[in-house]
Amino acid sequence: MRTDNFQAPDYYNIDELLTDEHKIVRDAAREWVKREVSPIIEDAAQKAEFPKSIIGGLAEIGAFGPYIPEEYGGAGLDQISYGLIMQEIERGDSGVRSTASVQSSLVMYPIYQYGTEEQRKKYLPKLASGEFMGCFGLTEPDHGSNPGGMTTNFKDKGDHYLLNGAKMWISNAPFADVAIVWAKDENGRIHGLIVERGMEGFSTPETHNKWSLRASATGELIFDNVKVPKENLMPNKSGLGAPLGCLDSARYGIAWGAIGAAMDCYDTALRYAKERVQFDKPIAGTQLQQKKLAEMITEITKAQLMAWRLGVLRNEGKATSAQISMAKRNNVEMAINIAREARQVLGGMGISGEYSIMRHMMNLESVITYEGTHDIHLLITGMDITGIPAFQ
Ligand code: TGC
Ligand code: FAD
Repeated sequence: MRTDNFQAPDYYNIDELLTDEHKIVRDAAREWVKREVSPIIEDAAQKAEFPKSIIGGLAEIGAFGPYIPEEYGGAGLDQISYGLIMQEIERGDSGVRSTASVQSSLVMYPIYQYGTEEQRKKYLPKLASGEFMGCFGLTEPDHGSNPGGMTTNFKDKGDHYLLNGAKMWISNAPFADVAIVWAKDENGRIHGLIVERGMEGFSTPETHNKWSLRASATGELIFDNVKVPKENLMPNKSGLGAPLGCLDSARYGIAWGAIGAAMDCYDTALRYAKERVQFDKPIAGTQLQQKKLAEMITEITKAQLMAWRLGVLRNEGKATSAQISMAKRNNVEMAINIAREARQVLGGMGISGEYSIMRHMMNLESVITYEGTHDIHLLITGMDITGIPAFQ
C-alpha cells in the first residue's frame, strides 16, 4: 500500500485569501482523501473498478451538492469551498472527482435549478447522502462537441412521454439510480428528463477497455421506447442553454480539480528529486530537474490564482461562461503538462503504480476531452473576444 506524504504547495500564500470556513472544508477533504482514497485508488484503477465503498465518505465531506442549500440536503457552501473540495478529491484521483462533479453539478444542479419543488424534495436529499447516484446524458455517438445536433427524442403520448435514442461516454451510468437525460421534443426543443433505473426499455451497458479514468465507471444509456412519467420532465428551462448551464458549474469545478492532480504530481516529483541520487548528488541539484520543478510551481501558482478569482466572480454571480471555459482549458492543460514532466523526473519509476503520476497523466487525457474539449474551449474564448463563432 502506498504511503501518502502529500504536502500541498502554496507558493503565493493563497491560504491568506481563504476564510476559516474554506480552510476547514478543504482540510477535512484533504484528510479524508489521505485516509480513504489514497490507500485504495491505485488498486481500483488497476482493476478498472469504481470503489463504491467511498460513496458514503464523499457525502460526508460535502462533495455531493456542496453549494445546494441545506434544506435539500446539500452543504450550503460557497463556490470557493466547492472548488477546494474538487481540488482535494482530484488530488486523489480525477475519476473520483468525476463522480462528485456529475452528482453535484450535472444531476443535483439541474434538479435544483430547473426542477419542480416535488422533484427537488424527491431526489436532492437522497443524492446528497449518496443513497441515490446519478448520471448526465448529453453526449451521443454522433454528437459530442455539437450536442445541439442530438437525435434522442421523446413524444407526448397523453399520460406519459415515450423516449428513444442513445447516449455514450456517460460517467457513473453503469450504477446510476437516476439519469438526467437531454432529449428533443416533437418540435426539436431540448428538455431535461429524469429517467430512473428500472424503467422498462432503459439499459446502461458499461464501456470497457479504457486506459484513462479507470477508477470511474463509464457507460451508455439506451432508451428503447421508455415510458417516462410526465412529472419527470424538468419544466423550468429548455433549449441547449439548459445542459450548458450545468456544464458551467462542472467546468468550474474541473478548473479547481485539475490543480489537485497537478499538486500531487509536483509534490511527488519534488520529493523524489531530493531523495534520488545520481552522479553522487540528488537529481534535484541539477539544473535540468530544477527547471522542470520551478516551472511546475509557477504554473500551479498561476492556476491557483485564476481559480480563486473565478470563484470570487462566481460567488458574486458575475462569472461568464467564457471565463469558466478559459480556466477549465488553462488549468487542465497545466495539469497534464505537469504530469508529463513529473513522470520524467521519476525516470523508470514514473511509470510504476507505486506512484500516482502515471495514473493522473492518463486520467487527465479524459479531463482535457470531457466537459468540452481543449479545442472547443479555445473556440469559446475566440468567439467571446471576436464576436464571431468559428465552430462551423
Ligand atoms: P450556441 O448557439 O452557442 O448556444 C445555444 C444556447 O446555449 C446558450 N449557451 C450557454 N448557456 C449556458 N452556459 C453556457 N456555457 C452556454 N453556452 C451557450 C446560448 O446562449 C444559447 O442560448 P439561446 O437562449 O440563445 O438558445 O450553441 P452551439 O450549438 O453553437 O454550441 C456551442 C458550443 C460548441 C460551445 C457547445 O455546444 C459546447 O459547449 N460543446 C461542448 C459539449 C460539451 O461540453 N459536452 C460535455 C458533455 S457532459 C460531460 O462531458 C461530462 S464529463 C463528467 C465528468 O465525468 O466529470
Ligand atoms: P468530437 O466532438 O468528435 O471531437 C473530436 C475532435 O474534433 C476533438 O479534438 C475536438 O476538439 C475536435 N473538434 C470538434 N469540433 C470541432 C470544431 N468545430 N473545430 C475544431 N475542432 C473540433 N458526456 C456526457 O454527456 N456525460 C458524461 O458523463 C460524460 N462523461 C465522459 C467520461 C469520459 C471518460 C469521456 C472520455 C467522455 C465523457 N463524456 C460525457 C463525453 C465528452 O463530453 C465528449 O467526449 C466530448 O464532449 C467530445 O466529444 P467527442 O468525443 O464526440 O469528440
